[in-house]
Amino acid sequence: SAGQLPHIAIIPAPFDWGASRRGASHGPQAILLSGLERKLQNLGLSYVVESPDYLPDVSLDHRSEQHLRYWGKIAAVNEAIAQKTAQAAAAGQFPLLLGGDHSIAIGSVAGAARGRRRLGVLWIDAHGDLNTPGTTPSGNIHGMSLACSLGHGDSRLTSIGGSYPKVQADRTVIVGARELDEGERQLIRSEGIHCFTMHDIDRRGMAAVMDEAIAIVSDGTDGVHLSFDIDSVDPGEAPGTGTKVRGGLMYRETHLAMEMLAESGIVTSADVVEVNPQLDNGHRTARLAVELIASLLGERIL
Ligand code: B3U
Ligand code: MN
Ligand code: MN
Repeated sequence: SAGQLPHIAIIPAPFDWGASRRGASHGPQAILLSGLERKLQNLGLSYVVESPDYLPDVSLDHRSEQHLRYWGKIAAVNEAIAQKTAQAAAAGQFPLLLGGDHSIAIGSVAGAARGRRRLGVLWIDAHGDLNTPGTTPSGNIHGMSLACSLGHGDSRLTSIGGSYPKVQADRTVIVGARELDEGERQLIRSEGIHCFTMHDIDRRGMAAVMDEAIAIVSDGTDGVHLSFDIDSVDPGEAPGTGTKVRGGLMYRETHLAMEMLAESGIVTSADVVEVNPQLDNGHRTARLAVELIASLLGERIL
């Protein structure tokens, strides 16, 4: 009705200094050019595409350390992302962030957590993103974002969007993991983070895994943030991403996960990250991202 805000706020986060290779900064444009708006229109959803102008210019910020690469740019950009996400959520909108590398989830989770102090987080990823400056093999901050949201790591990152842990381990679920570093395994064990690996999906099936994941992230929470790393999908389906790992989610498994989330109605914000059109086969990966977003937002086969 007139005067009502669009339901979905599409927030581009064209940023890639958290990854080892450039290119994910073009992800938002590739996803938009692959027909996201038409999909949302066909679903009858109202939306707004925010301008990327909310992001500060960090081209002259060269603050960086070996185990915390480009932390200056990442801190500045993620403060803005947290602010933008929190604003949309406070206005009653569903913040949908388009990455960008996975470091942008430091901001999106912080923003989502501002109004939801018992936020559940579902992290669908080939990786754990649970490194800290003390455990990282690369120094790349996109491998630290979930640790950061849980309050682990350097205070220059954990303080983004407020100096408190944005989420708790018992409300955090990883799905699709198949490449974890030793420090990440230790953190999963010591903190009791729920982690469904590809092995679990192979054994139990995606439906059973998602049933349990949904139960965990919705138990006693006041909202759920989905952080979807496109590298969770098998590289055969999603070649356009920077750190491909064999043996990933199949096409239908991934859609099923999104469809189950749509049915559950629990997701209150989301990000889709690590789409790198420079590594893509045409727009295959960006188009997949659009399809998955549609499933998440309620597109049905019948
Ligand atoms: N765990 C490794 C590799 C990695 C994490 N996330 C991505 N790659 N995309 C690291 O560098 O932390
Ligand atoms: Mn990731
Ligand atoms: Mn990943």
